[in-house]
Amino acid sequence: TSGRIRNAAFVTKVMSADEAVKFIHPADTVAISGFASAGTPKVIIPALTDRIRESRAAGTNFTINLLTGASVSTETERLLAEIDGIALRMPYQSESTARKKINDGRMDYVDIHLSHVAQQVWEGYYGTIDVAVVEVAGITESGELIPSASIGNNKTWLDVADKIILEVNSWVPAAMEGMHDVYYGTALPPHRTPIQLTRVEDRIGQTTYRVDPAKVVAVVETDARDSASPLTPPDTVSEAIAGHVVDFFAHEVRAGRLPADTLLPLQAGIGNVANAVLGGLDRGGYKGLTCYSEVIQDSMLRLIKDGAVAHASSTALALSENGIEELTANIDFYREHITLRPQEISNHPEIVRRLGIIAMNGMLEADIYGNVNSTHVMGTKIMNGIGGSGDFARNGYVSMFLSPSTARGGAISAIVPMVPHVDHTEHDTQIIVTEHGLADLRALSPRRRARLIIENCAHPDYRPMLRDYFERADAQPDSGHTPHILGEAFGFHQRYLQTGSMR
Ligand code: 0RQ
Repeated sequence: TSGRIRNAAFVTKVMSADEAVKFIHPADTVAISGFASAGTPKVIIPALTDRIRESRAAGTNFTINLLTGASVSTETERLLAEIDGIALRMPYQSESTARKKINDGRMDYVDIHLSHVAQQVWEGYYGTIDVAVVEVAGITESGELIPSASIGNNKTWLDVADKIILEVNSWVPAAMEGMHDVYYGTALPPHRTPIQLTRVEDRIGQTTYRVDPAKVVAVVETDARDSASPLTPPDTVSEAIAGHVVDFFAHEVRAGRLPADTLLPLQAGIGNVANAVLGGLDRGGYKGLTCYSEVIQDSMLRLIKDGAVAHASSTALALSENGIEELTANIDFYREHITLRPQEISNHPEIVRRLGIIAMNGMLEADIYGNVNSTHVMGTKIMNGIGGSGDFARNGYVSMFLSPSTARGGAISAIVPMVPHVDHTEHDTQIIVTEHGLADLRALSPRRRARLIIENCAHPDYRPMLRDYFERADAQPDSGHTPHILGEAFGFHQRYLQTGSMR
C-alpha cells in the first residue's frame, strides 16, 4: 500500500474498485466528494459505470441519485450522464452532457443554494443516503480522515450515509494535512448556536473528518491526479470589467466604506471574469487582503505569493494544471495562507453577513431594475445552477454581479427589459458591472436604477431599444412603481428565439 492508511483496521478493508462498487445498488442515493473538480473520487465512478452497463445487459435497470458538493470533474459527470445513470442530481453541475440530459427532461435536477445542502439532507427529505464515496488524502493512526483538495459536503456525507467507500489518494500532497478546518458545531434548530468565526483565518474545528469505522465497507487506493479547471487568459472584456471593479473599490475607500489596505473579505465566483477581477487586484497596490469564498482559482495563488492576499478561505481549490503544479511545489507556504472548510461554513449566511463580504458573481443577464438570472438561458434551459452565488449575494456587505454586456457574438444583450428567470432579486443586487461600466444601484428607486443600468452597463447597440422600452413603459398612464409593458417585457428573448438575435 501507499503508506497513507495509518490505521490497521482500515487496511483490512482495502479492495479493488470493482469489488467496492458491489456495495452500490440500483436506485441508491449516492453522495460523493468533489467540488469544482477537486477531490472528486477517481476510480469508483468509472467502476460503477461498468457495473451499471453490465447490470443493464443482464436485464436490470440501474440508476442512482447523485449528490455532490457542487460540480464534480467533467469526466465523472459525463460518464454517468452519457449512460443515463443518474435519476436525480443535486445541487450543482456544469457539464455539457449532463446539462443536455437535464434540459431534455431525462435527468431530474434540483438546483439549490450550496449552503443549504447539508441541512436539507439532515432534514431527511432526500431520503436515506445509502452510500458515501469520499476521497481522502490519508487515514490517521486514530482512524480519522485527512481531507484532500476539497471539502464540500464530505463531513455531512460521512455523518449521514449508511455505508462509506473511501478512496485514499496518494497523489494528493501529504503536506496538505493541516490545511483544513472541519467544524462539527452545526445542528438543526432548535439546537443551533452561534458559529464563532470572526476572522477569515480563524480555526474553529479540526483538521480531519470523523468517521464511524463500522460504516466503512471499502477502502480503495489510487494515485490519480485531480483534473484541472480550464482557464483562458483574461481578454479585453474581462480586463475592462476588472478595471471598473478596482476603481469602485478605490471609490468606496474614499467614501470611508471600505478599509484602505485590506478592503473587506472578497468572494469571487468561478470563471474567467472572476479570475480576471482577482488578477486586477494585483495592480491595485493592496497588501493584506483576505478572501472568504468557495473556490480558490489560479489568480488567488499569485495574490497570496505577492503578499496582496494574506489569507484565503474556501471549500475547494479550482486550479488549472499550472496552478496545481504551483500549489504542490510550494505546499508548505500555501498551507499557512489557505484554509479549506465545509461548504456549509464557507457559504454560511451568518458568517458572510458578519465578515462583511464583498460578493462578486457572474450572471447570464440582468434586467433594467436589477433582477438577475444566473441559471436559465432564455428562461428555460439550465446552464449550471445557482451554486453559492445566492449565499453570498443576499448576505454580502457589497453585492456585485459581473458580466460581458453581450453574449453569442452580440446576438444576446445581457441587459434586458425583464429577466425570464430570477435567481437574485433586485433587493439582493447592489452593483452591476459590464465592460462598459458600473451601475451602483444602492439607494436608488426602480426608475433611477433603470436609467443607470441602461446608460452605464448596456452595450451601446442595445441602449436605444432599452431606452425606448423604458420610456414607453414609464409614459403609460398607470405605470406604477416599477414600469413595465407586460406584453412586451420578454420581447428581446422572443426575438432571439425567433430570429437568432435580440437586435
Ligand atoms: O457560453 O460557454 O457556450 O460560450 O454562458 O458565459 O460570459 O463566459 O461567463 O463563465 O462567468 O459564466 C452565469 C454561467 C456566467 C456563471 C455564468 C453564455 C456564454 C457562454 C458563459 P459558451 P461567460 P462565465 C461560484 C458561484 C452561477 C453560479 C455561481 C454561473 C456561457 O457565472 O454559472 O455564480 N453562475 N456560482 O455565451 C445566453 C445569456 C448569456 C449566455 C452568457 N444572457 N444568454 N447565454 N451566456 N450570457 C461557483 C460555484 O458555485 C462552484
